[in-house]
Amino acid sequence: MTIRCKTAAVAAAMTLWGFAPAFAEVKDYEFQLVQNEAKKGEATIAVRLLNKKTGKTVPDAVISAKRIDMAPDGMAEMATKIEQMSSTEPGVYRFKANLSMEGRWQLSLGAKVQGETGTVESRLVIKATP
Ligand SMILES: [Cu+2]
Repeated sequence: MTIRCKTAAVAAAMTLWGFAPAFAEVKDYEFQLVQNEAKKGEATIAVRLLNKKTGKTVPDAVISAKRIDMAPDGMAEMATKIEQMSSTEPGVYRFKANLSMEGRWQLSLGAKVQGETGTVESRLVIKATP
């Protein structure tokens, strides 16, 4: 808690002096697919948000951006609707998407982690199977 307060104080001081705080904390977080494959069609995609420093999952992040498309198979314009679903496990975020075609889909996520500056951004590739 003290470290976090100190960090906030430093950030506030730097902002005051017109410097953009350049902490690398968001780099310590990453999304990982719970499963790398899903059946073609209506799919539930689960990802866990991990703090790489502590090895622990991170609950209560706010997903600020999400997109799924077939960029890995040369079809970046082939995007499909993605909806966030309620979490059933702390630190695991679930999404519903219609993977209408077999092949590789790229899930792009942006998230805000409580107490951290910046946005965690990840791109994950999930394979839609027959
Ligand atoms: Cu496609």
